[in-house]
Amino acid sequence: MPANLTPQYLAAEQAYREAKTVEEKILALEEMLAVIPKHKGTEKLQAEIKSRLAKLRQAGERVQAGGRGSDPFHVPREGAGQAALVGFPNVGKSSLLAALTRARPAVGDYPFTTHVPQAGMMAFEDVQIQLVDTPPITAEEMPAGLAGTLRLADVLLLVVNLGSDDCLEQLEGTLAQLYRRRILREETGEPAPHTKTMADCLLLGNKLDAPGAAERLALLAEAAPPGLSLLPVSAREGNGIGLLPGRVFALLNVIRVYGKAPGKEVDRSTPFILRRGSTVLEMAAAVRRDFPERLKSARVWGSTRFPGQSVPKDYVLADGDVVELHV
Ligand SMILES: Nc1nc2c(ncn2[C@@H]2O[C@H](COP(=O)(O)OP(=O)(O)OP(=O)(O)O)[C@@H](O)[C@H]2O)c(=O)[nH]1
Ligand SMILES: [Mg+2]
Repeated sequence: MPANLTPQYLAAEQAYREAKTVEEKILALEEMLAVIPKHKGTEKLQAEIKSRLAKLRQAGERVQAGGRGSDPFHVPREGAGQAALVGFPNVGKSSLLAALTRARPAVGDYPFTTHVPQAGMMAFEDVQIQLVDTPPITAEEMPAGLAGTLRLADVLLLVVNLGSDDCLEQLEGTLAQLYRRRILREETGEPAPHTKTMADCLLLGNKLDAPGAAERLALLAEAAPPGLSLLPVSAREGNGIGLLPGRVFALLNVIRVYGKAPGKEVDRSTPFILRRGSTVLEMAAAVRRDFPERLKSARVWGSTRFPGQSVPKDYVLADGDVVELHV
């Protein structure tokens, strides 16, 4: 048995054992490989992980080629990004999905109403963001498969119930589950691949309309870990609901860029969604695969000093920019 396996490695190995889908297994193995202590004693194990990874990657390609799998916990990403609601029973996760999208999930005045994830599309200005409602967790339990759903989401919306005296325990229990499964990294924790940080999360204090909610909100704001933003909302009365899509969009770390063919009007119908920090060259690749190599010059309206300014290929674009590519 190789010595010196760290807690990080063991946690990744546990994530691997719990992984349900090929995608989750690959993520877990990649992490095992990244954090495994690299010395003579672990060489055999490293080789074994690499070989398992290679097999799974092949299998993953076959699954993709063969159409969608039937795992209900695997929610294929759509739109500009995916945000998953996570929290204790009865906090109003499904009500939030219903308030923000056209989805009509079951809402119950009793815990454990939702059994499998359900998605809907939430509009923010001219983009759609996918919102995923999930079955509840408790301090002790997380449904099998949910860890994978949460790991693959871009943003986590941690929901607690401001109408309940347990709201601080709900936050604590939710965070503990996310930390334990290495879905979310503690502020003091070591950086690890595929682990979210507080900057990928938003804390939603729901049921702001309930009696005593304002007092609990103040306590919650104090108890929330540094770096975790808090947004009070009411799925029932609509308070804060209008602000939510913009807050989620900001967490997605993407920008919207509009294409413009030379001599034509800008196409505002569908923005290109690019990772924040993307360059003109990456925009070109999003338009057409062969554009980066054919690109001669580009002009940008928006973030440049002058409208329609010529920019180099490595010019970093900003949200809302209009780009004219000359190929
Ligand atoms: N007063 C008030 N009640 C709410 C609000 N949002 C949800 N509720 C109620 O809280 C109860 C639970 O709502 P759900 O949306 O089913 O909660 P959930 O988190 O999806 O519950 P599980 O699926 O069991 O995890 C229902 O009776 C809702 O009507 C709110 O903003 N204010
Ligand atoms: Mg529900």
